[in-house]
Amino acid sequence: MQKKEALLLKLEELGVLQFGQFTLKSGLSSPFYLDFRRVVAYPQLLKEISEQLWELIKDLEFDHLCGVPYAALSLSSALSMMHNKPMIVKRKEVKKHGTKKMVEGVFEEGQKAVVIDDVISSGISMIETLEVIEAEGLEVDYVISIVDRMQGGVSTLEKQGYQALSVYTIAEILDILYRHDRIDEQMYNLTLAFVQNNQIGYEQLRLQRKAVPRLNYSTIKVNTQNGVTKRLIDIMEQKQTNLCCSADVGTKAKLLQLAQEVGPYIAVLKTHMDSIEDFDQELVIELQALAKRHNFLLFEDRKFADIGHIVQQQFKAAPYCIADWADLITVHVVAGASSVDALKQIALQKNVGLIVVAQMSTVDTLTSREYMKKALAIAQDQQEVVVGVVSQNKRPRDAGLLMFTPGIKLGGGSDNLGQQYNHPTEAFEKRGIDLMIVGRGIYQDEQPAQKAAEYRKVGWEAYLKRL
Ligand code: S5P
Repeated sequence: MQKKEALLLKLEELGVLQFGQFTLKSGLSSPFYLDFRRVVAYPQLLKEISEQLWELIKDLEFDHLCGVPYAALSLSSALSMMHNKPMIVKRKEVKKHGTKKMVEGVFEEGQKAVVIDDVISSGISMIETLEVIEAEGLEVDYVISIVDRMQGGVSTLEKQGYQALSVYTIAEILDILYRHDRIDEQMYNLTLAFVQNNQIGYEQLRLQRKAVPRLNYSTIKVNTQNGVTKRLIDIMEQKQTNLCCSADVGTKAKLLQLAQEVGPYIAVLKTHMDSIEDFDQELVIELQALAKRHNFLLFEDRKFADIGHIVQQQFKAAPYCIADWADLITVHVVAGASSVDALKQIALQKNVGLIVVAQMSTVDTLTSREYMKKALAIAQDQQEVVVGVVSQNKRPRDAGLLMFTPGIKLGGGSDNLGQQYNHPTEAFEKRGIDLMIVGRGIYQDEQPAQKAAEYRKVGWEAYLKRL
């Protein structure tokens, strides 16, 4: 018999794997229960489990082991001693005395950690640990567990860019136990059906997450040297709005009408001027007058993405002459930091703030976690000219940058071209965004002014609540 199989049978004998009727933490009634906390009573078993876990990671390069508290602390300790790998410990709560550190151990920024949990079901405990240790500058590519309950956690983690490896899936466990007559066919089917019918999706998980305390606007203002950021935050605080209206209409007349209507409720008006069919400089002059009257910034969402020489030309060239009137522009960093460098030379002269697109809102975006991290690093390095980033889940670690988030709609949902929407309250409270970008949610409404007022209220209240 394979070691892995023999180990599983032992786990069943010692009551670590239990079948029957159990009430889970979520209140759900489950036909099986995995109690790996019992393992600390059997040192030999702990050793055998740790050996199986080591098989998953023995060829990987990493500096630290980290167990998700509390159940996996014994696992990380055992692995650490057996294989002479340093361990770090994530605290469950911040210490009241001494250092306020959330991660104990000896480590440096940029080092790699493998995170271990006993069981992965929704992925939430794993994600909470990952957030804390990544905030300390550690990097994680791999997460491992003894059992994948096959309820969505692994796919959630993979969506976030981690590789999740497990010793057993619940399906494998059922197969082994059934072959060895430890469970009957009815239990086999019941358990599989339970797993299939109780999937916890990524979106649902996000809603369950605890609110994370985030920066307030005044703190960001204190931490930035960027004049455009300070101006923007002044507007947001004066008008009590964190709304950026994405005015994606097709003509001058429609754009001016919309700007006039939503002006009192927004901090920023975002445009795609190359989709205005009758664009001319008169439009710019009229928009500037409206921006002055209603006190908002003009944001041309040009998403520059070419080599430095070309983006400089695109930034200045007629008929749009973006550098002459925009307060904010977006830039992709797919060509590297050189795009930001090139735009910076003109932007600083013209007083334009750059926003780095770090992560996109589309269902099939290619902005992986690796890409996003690099984009955030570029934004952080160039704060003299960069105001913030466009992203969905992650803000830069530096307190001087703003997080702009599109894909926001009161009703949620998606369009049929890949855009995905989230509710503003969830975005401000759970993900800690600073400005919401709303397009169709406002301009496709019959009464855009009223809608903008509603978004303003919901967004501002959610911001206050998270503080
Ligand atoms: O990832 C992104 C980045 C941006 S800037 N996803 C986006 O949707 N945007 C922009 O936000 C997009 O170009 C559009 O102008 C706006 C979203 O519009 P809506 O109508 O879907 O709200």
